[in-house]
Amino acid sequence: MKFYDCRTAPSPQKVRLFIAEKGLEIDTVEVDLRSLEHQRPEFLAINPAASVPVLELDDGMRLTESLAICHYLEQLHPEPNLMGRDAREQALVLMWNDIQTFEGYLAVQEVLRNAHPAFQRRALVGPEPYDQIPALAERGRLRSARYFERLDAHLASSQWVAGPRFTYADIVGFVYLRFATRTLREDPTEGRAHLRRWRDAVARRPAIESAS
Ligand SMILES: N[C@@H](CCC(=O)N[C@@H](CS)C(=O)NCC(=O)O)C(=O)O
Repeated sequence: MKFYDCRTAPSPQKVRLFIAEKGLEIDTVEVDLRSLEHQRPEFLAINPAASVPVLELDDGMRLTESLAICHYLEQLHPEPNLMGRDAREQALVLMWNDIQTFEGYLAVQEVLRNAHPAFQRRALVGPEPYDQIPALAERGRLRSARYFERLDAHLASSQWVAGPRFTYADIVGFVYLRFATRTLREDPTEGRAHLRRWRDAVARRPAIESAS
């Protein structure tokens, strides 16, 4: 197996932290998004969608999309369980994956890709040259603030994102929180005590610390 990673990007980071929490060793190839390595023909031959993460299996099949890759690894290595032990917990993990991705990650991504000069003519992930829309950056800021309010309120009565134990949903939320901190140049846990309590608990986990 081979894992195509990028240390500076959130989506592959979810997979990297998942691999670390599982205690797996997988050959890893660093793809430098900043120098546009993913737009070169060599990488487009691996993933024509020009994105990471990619997990290449031993038979040559390639999986993209962090959720699919983590689901696959969970099936191969069920312990420690990270995707939910029963129907209810699995549904909660997937539910919070979507809430956090659509309300949190995409909001922050709107800010980054529609405001930062490095993403001119690259406003959407992929090989197509989409223009930036500055109004989306503004809207993204408003949406991300609302998302962190929602997560903070949820964590007031839930120890971890999907319930009483650590799961993939916490990896997802943690990676997005760090992405937001960097992109928005502000700490979303400021004034949000439950979010901060949870963020610090995730950050203290040895696997998270070692793979961050
Ligand atoms: N749904 C995909 C999203 C993959 C994605 O957006 N990857 C970004 C890095 S976070 C990327 O490869 N971007 C390339 C670019 O910036 O053009 C997943 O969860 O894996």
